[in-house]
Amino acid sequence: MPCVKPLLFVVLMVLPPLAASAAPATSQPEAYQAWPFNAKEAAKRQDETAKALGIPMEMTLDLADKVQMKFILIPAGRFMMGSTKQDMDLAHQLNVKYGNKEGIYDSEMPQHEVTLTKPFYMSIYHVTKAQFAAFVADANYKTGCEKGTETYVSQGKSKDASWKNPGFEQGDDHPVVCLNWFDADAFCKWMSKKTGRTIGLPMETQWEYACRAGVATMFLWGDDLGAGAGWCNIWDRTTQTKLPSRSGTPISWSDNYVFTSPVGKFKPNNFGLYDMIGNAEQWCADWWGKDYYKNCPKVDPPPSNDSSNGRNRRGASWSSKWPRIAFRQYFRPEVASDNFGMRVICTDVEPK
Ligand SMILES: [Ca+2]
Repeated sequence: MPCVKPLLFVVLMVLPPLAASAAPATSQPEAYQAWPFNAKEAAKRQDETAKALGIPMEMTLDLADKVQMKFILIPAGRFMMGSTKQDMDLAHQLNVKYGNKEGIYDSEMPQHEVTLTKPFYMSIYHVTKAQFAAFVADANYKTGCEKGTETYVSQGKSKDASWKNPGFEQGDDHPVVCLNWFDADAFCKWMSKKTGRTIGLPMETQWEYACRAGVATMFLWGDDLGAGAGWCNIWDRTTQTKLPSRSGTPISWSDNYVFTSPVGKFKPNNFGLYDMIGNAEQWCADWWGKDYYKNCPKVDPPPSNDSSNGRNRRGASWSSKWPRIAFRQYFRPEVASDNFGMRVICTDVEPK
């Protein structure tokens, strides 16, 4: 006669929590399970989580005189991360058609279940040039580009590029670019000290969960690449006309920006985050692991310890032709580019 009770106990121990319910203020809400979900449900979960913890859904942190950063609360939840075989087949077809390099897409598979049990705040926009300037002025910081660290510049036009002048015009409200991973990390450490909050780069799981915001399709707007007008600043017809590339672009619409755009000019996702796809790629905290998706645990997966390739970068940029949510890339942490930027998260959701 098999022993059932221990087995049942084990199952209960490994199952993620069920749906969140009304909880008294300051208690940790359980991770939401239903997936996918729409904008109304996303807002409901944000509101419920804020009320359960007795914290605001949006918060603003001061960085310097008249320089602030806005955050929005991302509730705990379950989602499907990565790409299906069907998505990958379509991505390969588009890739071959437009002559781009191949090789790392398979790392997006298998699509797998991830549950993040802790809510966090994410900056609504990229870190802007004005916000980075506040850091540089206060900490007397010099970026890798300014110190002569290896720099990769997308268009190869400005070997002396830095965040101050990436080789194209930028306003203070554009995403700061030409940052290597160490620069992005240094900004987070400075901001943590400045604000007394725990500021960091998002883990790749946090990034994709926040980016999808309930969306299970290839793109934020669905599965039709041609329906993305108004959603993101990428290598569109505008960029292709100004900087013609032999391989062309699969993007059929114009977003009216050749390079970076001011943050917040395109449609937000269901959580109210802007430019999660496009404008500037975003450094993540963790290493890119080729086989990471095959092996990572389902609940609060730890970062990959495979440092042989580079740090994760997510979210496409003005020079990307692929606005797929699941697209993963990496670069060595010392490399910067005029399309690498950042956004941050705050993981201590309750003020000290
Ligand atoms: Ca563009």
